[in-house]
Amino acid sequence: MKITKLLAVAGFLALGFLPIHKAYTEDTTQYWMKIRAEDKFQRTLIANTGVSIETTREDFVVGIGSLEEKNKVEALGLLEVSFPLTAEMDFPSKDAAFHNYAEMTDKLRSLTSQYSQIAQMSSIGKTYEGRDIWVVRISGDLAHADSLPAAIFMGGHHAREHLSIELPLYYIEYLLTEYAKGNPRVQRLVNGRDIHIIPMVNADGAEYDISTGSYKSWRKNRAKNNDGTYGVDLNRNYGYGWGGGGASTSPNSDTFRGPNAFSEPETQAVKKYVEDHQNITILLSFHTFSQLILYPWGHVYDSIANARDKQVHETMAKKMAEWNGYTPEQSSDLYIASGDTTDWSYGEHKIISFTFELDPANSGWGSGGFYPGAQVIPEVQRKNLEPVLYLIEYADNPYRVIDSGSGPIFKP
Ligand code: 0X9
Ligand code: ZN
Repeated sequence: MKITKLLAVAGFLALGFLPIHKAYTEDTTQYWMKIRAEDKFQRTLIANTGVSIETTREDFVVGIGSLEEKNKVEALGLLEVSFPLTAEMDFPSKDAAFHNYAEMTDKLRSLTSQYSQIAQMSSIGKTYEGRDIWVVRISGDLAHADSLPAAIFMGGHHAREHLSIELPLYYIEYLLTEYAKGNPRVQRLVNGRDIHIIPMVNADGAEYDISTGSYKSWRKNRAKNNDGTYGVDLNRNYGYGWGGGGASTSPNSDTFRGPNAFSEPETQAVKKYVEDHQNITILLSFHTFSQLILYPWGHVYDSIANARDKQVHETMAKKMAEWNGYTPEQSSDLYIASGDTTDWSYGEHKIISFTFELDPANSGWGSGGFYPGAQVIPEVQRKNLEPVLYLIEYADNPYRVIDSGSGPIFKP
């Protein structure tokens, strides 16, 4: 979203007092600020500078203010992070088709109000910097959705993986608009299922990545670590096998696991949401890039001990690969990494769980794999549609893929 600069107000009166070559023009830039504030007294000091406090957390606030107000906060010694809310706080113009947080929020609002009979938007909790983490729940029977088989889809665990947000967002739109058009397959799926879609888990990181108008290659969330560095890798912070290999203990590392399992508000919110919806049988977390379909385990080289569970993951991954052309494999065939989403969702909850590493296949030339350009969005959405519909379809009993003819196992 482009934040329109306020019209500059000419300092006519000031002109009379200033030498002509220093004609005064007021700077109307607004600044986003993360400000240390440990109690109401510090918050009052901040409010007295004129900064508008948007979010209040235990030891900091997020506020918006002018340059003069920012200078006052700085003089108080409380300013932690700031960036100008200029037209540059967005995707580079060539990538304007990607959704930033405000655009995504607007889109979810308008879709869920237009299709309110089958879709509900709610917040599963707040990010470290206080942004709502949105979920859209879709079902033909929202009032009794808890008693229907459920699938959950997530995107945006990693800040720079913006394409992973565009897919879940598109599938929300696809399901709602196709339902309304009378698409019989979508109507059948939506009427018989409880579908949960969280497009942007790491909203703080995604916004930070685009905050200067050129990409920062940021991966983690924006928690302040105890050594003054920023960020925990949310895909190393889940609680199954947390603390094992392939996750760093160093706060400055891109794969910092956090001080303990589920230390982060974003992973806590996902954990609580999944635990509150015991009908979830299938989970898919979108990441980029490499064109892979991954399934547990990721924290050890061993495969899943339960032969049927292993076979279901392998069979589904292979089937989905026929549609998107990705390579199906066990997560640790890529590399060992502990504390990822799917080891937890399968290990703790026996949810059949997948990670998709979307396009491109490799980093190639130029800006590399995380920033493939907006032109790839429609094609990647299209090639992953069938896998998504397939996962929704089999949420009643994923074991049907190996025991054809077996009835639903689903019991809420
Ligand atoms: O390392 C990750 O978190 C994922 N790759 S990414 O490039 N999107 O960062 C892969 C996670 C796969 N899980 C394990 N290997 N455990
Ligand atoms: Zn990722």
